[in-house]
Amino acid sequence: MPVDFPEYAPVEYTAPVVANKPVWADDEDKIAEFKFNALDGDTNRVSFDGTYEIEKDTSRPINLHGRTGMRGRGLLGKFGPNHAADPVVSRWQRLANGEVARDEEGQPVLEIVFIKRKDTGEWALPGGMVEAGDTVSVTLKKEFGEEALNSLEADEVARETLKAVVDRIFQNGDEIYRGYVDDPRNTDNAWMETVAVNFHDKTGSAFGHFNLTAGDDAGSVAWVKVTPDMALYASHADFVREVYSRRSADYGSA
Ligand code: RP5
Ligand code: MG
Ligand code: MG
Repeated sequence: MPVDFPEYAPVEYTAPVVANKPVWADDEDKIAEFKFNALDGDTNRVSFDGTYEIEKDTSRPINLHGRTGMRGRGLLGKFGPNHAADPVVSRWQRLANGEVARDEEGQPVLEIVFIKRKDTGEWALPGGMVEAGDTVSVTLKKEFGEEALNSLEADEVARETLKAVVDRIFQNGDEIYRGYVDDPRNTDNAWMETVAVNFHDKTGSAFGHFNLTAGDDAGSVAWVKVTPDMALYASHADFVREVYSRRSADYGSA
């Protein structure tokens, strides 16, 4: 139960792009009919973090992780959880002769595909929202294709090649995290949750050859050796730390 806080006066904000009822957003006029804490048609309104409460007077869900200073949905389409998926595609950095590169301490260097988000300018995993009817596995591939391979702008032939690349990379996933994300868009009534999955190239040839090209949400894309001083989007530093730890890679110190 939230602690009483009588002075709490959050601002009410739902961005016009959300309030104008695009297909990906809830229509608040129908909120009383939504099946919260359940699968509601094509929309998964179940939280990974447990059962959330509903405000009696507004029928809006209450963020399980406390107050954000904002009521309404802000920039988010759904009331309650907005589900996303984050691919963490990793490999060992290699020298021209194919050997694994090592840092000053002799530790192997792990690299992860990161994008620079156009909205905040921060480094982020190339993740995105699970669209109605899609699964997490489909979203992982779709978002990686769109943001790290620019599949949206590829012609039909190139798109087939990219599909083969993505199918090859996304074979053996290791789930890193599922739950709430500390996303800057979260409000008291709408928040981000994600499933982060690591796909790792152990051998240097498992992924085959492909070129990174930024697309959609991504201003740029690169293989990045992440260090603790880098400003990463939302909770992405937590996911990265977990991957470095599971792969016994050196994350460095801040
Ligand atoms: C974050 O927002 C998630 O971890 C995921 O990376 C991202 C999804 O939103 P968009 O990239 O579609 O804006 O909370
Ligand atoms: Mg996207
Ligand atoms: Mg995205």
